[in-house]
Amino acid sequence: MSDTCSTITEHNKPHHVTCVVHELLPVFSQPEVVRIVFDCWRHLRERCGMRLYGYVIMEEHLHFLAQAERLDICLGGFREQTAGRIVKYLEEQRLERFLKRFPTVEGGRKYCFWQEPWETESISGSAMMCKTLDYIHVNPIKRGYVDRAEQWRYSSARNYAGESGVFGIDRWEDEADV
Ligand code: NI
Repeated sequence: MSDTCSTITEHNKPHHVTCVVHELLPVFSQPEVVRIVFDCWRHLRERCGMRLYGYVIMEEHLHFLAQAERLDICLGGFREQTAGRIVKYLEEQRLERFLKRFPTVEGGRKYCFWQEPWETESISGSAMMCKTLDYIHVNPIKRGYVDRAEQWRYSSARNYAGESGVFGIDRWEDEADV
């Protein structure tokens, strides 16, 4: 188990997870790469019962709020699947400008895609959840890309604004047991 996974000690609590691409490489400027992230989240929601309360994807990092009985295992799977599939996509597309910047391990056979360790923070209570959702949704505003959070395509701000988001989430206020 990797370092990040061992930082999840409060099982079954929502966590704010921040994942940053190595050297801040803007790989999520490629829509196909964003689709890989959605695919991996979909898998975790359907197969592992992970709840996804919110997310934002910027060019070189992403934030999400998730909860699962074994979030450590979910995150381990997410880390491996995204890294493997994204690197494979970059190789297929011959996007050398990205690939040559990733350090390699195992004698050059494996790229280090994510910056380590991932930051994880457990969420206690509704006030902290709302504050964290606001914090992640405001990312594209802070960069000056949009005026309103729901204008950013890859953000759950749209779901919370009642618009159909690009990716389905578990809205926080739908949760009765927290
Ligand atoms: Ni951020």
